[in-house]
Amino acid sequence: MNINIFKHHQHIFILVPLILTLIVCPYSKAGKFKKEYKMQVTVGPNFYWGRGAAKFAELVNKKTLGQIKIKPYYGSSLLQGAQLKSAQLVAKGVIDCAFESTINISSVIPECNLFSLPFFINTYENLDKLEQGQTGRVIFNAMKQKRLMPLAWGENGFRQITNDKKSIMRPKDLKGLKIRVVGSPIFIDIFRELGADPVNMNWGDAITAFQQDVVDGQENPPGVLLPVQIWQYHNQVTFWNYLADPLIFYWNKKQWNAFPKDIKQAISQAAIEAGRFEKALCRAGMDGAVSTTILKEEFNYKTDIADPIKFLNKKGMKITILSDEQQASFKAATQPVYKKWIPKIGKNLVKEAKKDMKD
Ligand code: X2X
Repeated sequence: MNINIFKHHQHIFILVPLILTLIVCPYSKAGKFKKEYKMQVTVGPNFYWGRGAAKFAELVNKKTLGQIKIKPYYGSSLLQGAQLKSAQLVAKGVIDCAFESTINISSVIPECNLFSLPFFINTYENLDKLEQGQTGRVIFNAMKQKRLMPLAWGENGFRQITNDKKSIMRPKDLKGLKIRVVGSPIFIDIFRELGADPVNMNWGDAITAFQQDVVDGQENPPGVLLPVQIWQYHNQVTFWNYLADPLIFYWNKKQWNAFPKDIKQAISQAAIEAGRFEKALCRAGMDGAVSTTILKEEFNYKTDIADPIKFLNKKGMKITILSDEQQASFKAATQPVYKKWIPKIGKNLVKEAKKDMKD
């Protein structure tokens, strides 16, 4: 009898630790890692941004010898479209990682609104100086404080405005135009100051709104205008470079800290490489021969659209390119936005940014 009881307990000694291990470590049979790491991406796989996400997943798989498998979830499908929740859910660990716009990160990291100060940055040269300078370091540190591990910069591009009513050349041309903007509050402020009628909408709803002509216009970079074939809905585009929209590859920090050093290195390298590729896709044909050459020489890749502006024109869009003076009049009209938003972004950060752009 006694022996039988002992035998019965022996199973428990084996089973309990086994069950505990399975509960505590949600890893695959292979060992330390999850079977799949979920990545949030706002747009679809055919956007340059989406292709950057796919490139990152591919490079991570290669560089970690198949140990880390990332699956991009396009169209904010993990968030039912609520793109502004990306950073919050990665910080919580509900989503493992993201390749996201600084606009969508700004709901958790107000410093990211720096890039949305209207007519503040204007050139690729300035943008690169900010990302590589003290400004970039301050923003990455702010992310680390909020349980997000930033890995590398990517790009959506300078945002340009399209509509189906008129050529936008002066602030007064925007008067009364119903413009779809992303749900981040600084965008409402900018377009109200310019006299437009901004409506915020998640990206997933925006496309339907263009199709149904619910809005007169919208603003997005060429990397978005081309895949959505914006010429089907709008016949006017103004290139005004009013604000920059960088992307960041980032990971849940707690999960990141638990990765072994070689895995961290491999993933970081993959993010830097994928970011360089994706940025070049977005800039190709917009920065002389620089990005086209990077794509060809470093990635053996030939762009399908050599000159995005010419391409949009060929599709029937009227192109307006603002002169420096015209840009200045828009900048003057949006000064109240600076007054309201600089304190939220941080006075010191804005100062650092100006310094980075001068150096
Ligand atoms: O919602 C947008 O306009 C988009 C796709 O550009 C962003 O995610 C910021």
